Amino acid sequence: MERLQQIAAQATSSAAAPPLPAHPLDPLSVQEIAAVAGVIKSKYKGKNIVFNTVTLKEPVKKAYYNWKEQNGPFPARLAYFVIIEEGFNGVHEGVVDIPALSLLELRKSDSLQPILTAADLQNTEEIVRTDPAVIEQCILSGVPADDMKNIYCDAWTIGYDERWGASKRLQQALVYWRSDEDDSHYSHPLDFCPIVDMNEGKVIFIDIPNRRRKVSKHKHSSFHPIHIKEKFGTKENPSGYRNDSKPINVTQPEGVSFDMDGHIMKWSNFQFHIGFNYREGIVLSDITYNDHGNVRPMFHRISLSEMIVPYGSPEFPHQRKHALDIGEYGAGNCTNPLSLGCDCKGVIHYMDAHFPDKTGTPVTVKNAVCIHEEDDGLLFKHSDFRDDFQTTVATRGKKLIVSQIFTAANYEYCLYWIFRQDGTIKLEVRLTGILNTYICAEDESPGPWGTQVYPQVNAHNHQHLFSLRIHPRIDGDNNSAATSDAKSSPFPTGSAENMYGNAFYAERTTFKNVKESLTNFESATARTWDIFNPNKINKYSGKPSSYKLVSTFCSPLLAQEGSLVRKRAPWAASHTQVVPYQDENGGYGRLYPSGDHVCQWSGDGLRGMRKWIGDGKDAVENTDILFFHTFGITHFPAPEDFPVMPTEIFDLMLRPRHFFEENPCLDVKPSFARTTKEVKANVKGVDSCTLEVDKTSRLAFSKTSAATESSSCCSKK
Ligand code: ABN
Ligand code: CU
Repeated sequence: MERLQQIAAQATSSAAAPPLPAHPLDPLSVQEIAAVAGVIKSKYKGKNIVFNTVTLKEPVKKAYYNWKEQNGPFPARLAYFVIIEEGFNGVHEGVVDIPALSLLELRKSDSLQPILTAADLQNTEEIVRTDPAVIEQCILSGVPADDMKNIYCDAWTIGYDERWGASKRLQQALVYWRSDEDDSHYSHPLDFCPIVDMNEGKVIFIDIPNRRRKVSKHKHSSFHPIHIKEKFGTKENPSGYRNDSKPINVTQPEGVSFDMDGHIMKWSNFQFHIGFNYREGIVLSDITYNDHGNVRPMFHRISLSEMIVPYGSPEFPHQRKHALDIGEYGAGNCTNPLSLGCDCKGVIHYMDAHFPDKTGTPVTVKNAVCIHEEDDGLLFKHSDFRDDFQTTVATRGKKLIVSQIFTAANYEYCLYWIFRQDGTIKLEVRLTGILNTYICAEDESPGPWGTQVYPQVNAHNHQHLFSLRIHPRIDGDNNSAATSDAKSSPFPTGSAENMYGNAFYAERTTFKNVKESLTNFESATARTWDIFNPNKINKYSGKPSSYKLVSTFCSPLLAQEGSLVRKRAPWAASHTQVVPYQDENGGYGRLYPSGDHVCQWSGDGLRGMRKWIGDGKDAVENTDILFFHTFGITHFPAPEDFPVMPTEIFDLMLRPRHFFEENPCLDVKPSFARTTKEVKANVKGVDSCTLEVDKTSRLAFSKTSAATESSSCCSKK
């Protein structure tokens, strides 16, 4: 990155400084965003600037724990910002010291383009609609000349196009037509693609395919109640909706079992901080577990640091479709306000998110993060066959879910960070929304690169790959990582070591350096990965205190070596990368594996993961490490995915292994437990053996409640 200007501290605002937050990792408050905007505006007085990003610049790990664990000072409260100055095709970025209301750093770079904001995307549609060359193309495509109000576009960053490189701030407009304002336009894609210069506010080029395709004359397919009524409504059932659906309600008569102090969550022995930013969305930090009075660190920070949705059609200009949604648009910037009883069910605690608008004025996304509990099924159970399973214990669990949903133009990504009472942390992704579509002529086949999901609607093959960034702190700062492979004994059947041929074991291969850490999922060995503290040995197993990453949704990146996709997502070429943690000078050190500024990066040169991997020789054993994990799915569309996709679910988990000395949730009260002696003494009914039975449960075709059911858990058969 070119650094044209580095300026020393300089007080620039006379306004009162906003109060310090309760916790150093708390996102910027509305007052802080306004104060930072004030400092920036006074620096740029007389110039036309557009605010792009104002966010917390998190304290480095050492400063944080010095405050938290060593009674040290509250870390510097800093904001990182990006602005665009009229007439300059690049970014201004810098750092503001909030309590001092002073500018600490400022750099101006003409070879970088900033993340896109909602305002950037919204402007494009009007620019495209009113452009004479676009109108001409719409008419050629068969759209009525007086219907330009029904031209819509999904504005995407251009990704990278060598015709312009990063010299202009560019978007590609994926153009559609709605036959009515309430249609889903994805049934009616148009065949050309305007390129918009955002700084100039105009269309500078239109990519027109050699083969022209007229807009489809088929009626749109859609999903709102009016469309369902049209599709399925009958005289007997006008709405068209299934009428066999009885409500399932969640009751938590005594409220929730978690406690929140600001952004600090306390739940079932876990404690952690819930942060949120424009880019990664939810950030979970300083995750600890109270192990019977011993508060043990597990992870310093976990987040989704990048993702890529590369499309698989080789036909120009579709190769350009490869959205790096987190770095180019932001899982925070695109986050939805969530609604009670719809997105989130039960007893909910919400957190809002605050961002600057283009003038620097704070805007709030209400209910950006949903926090709630759900029943988690059985946590553990055992029954003794000797007395027909009457000696028994059955313990139900709860799970805590911290979630958000963000919309990446056509798709919705629903992210659920799930905590289980056995110490497991899961990430579940539910993918829904609408396929990205392209027109297919009446007599055309999409070939192997896509699927016709509706008449004249081609949905191209694509992948959804994520980079999970894990900064572990398992029982301390020095950690290691390894693959764990299920292997047959190396000794043949009949040998002294494996006489009967049945032996197998878990082979742990510790990464000594970055190069060794570039590994892939292996289904043949049921590969998992261990992140562990080699200095803390479990007294029973003799193995190091670990968290095991269990992740099987591990599609390989299908774009080939030399492709733009592979160059711009160096992290997607392997399923794991372990690099040393480093607080790089003044920057945003090792947070973003496709680089800090992703838009219009050619993929050349040393940025992000490519830079961190370097020559692969950095040591990553028994030190402060970052573990990056690439996971996700390959999506070959099918008609079932249209006009809106039923949620496709994939997940991964981090499980404690050799971390605890026994089952960590033995102290969760069972629903029901009875010893052999109690069975013999014929203890029954709602008494000593019935500890936490759900009294609202009942038989489906009977009116009686659980406590009096003949088949309740206490009764003797
Ligand atoms: N998937 C590309 C994208 C994401 C967010 C907003 C616009 C486009
Ligand atoms: Cu998909």
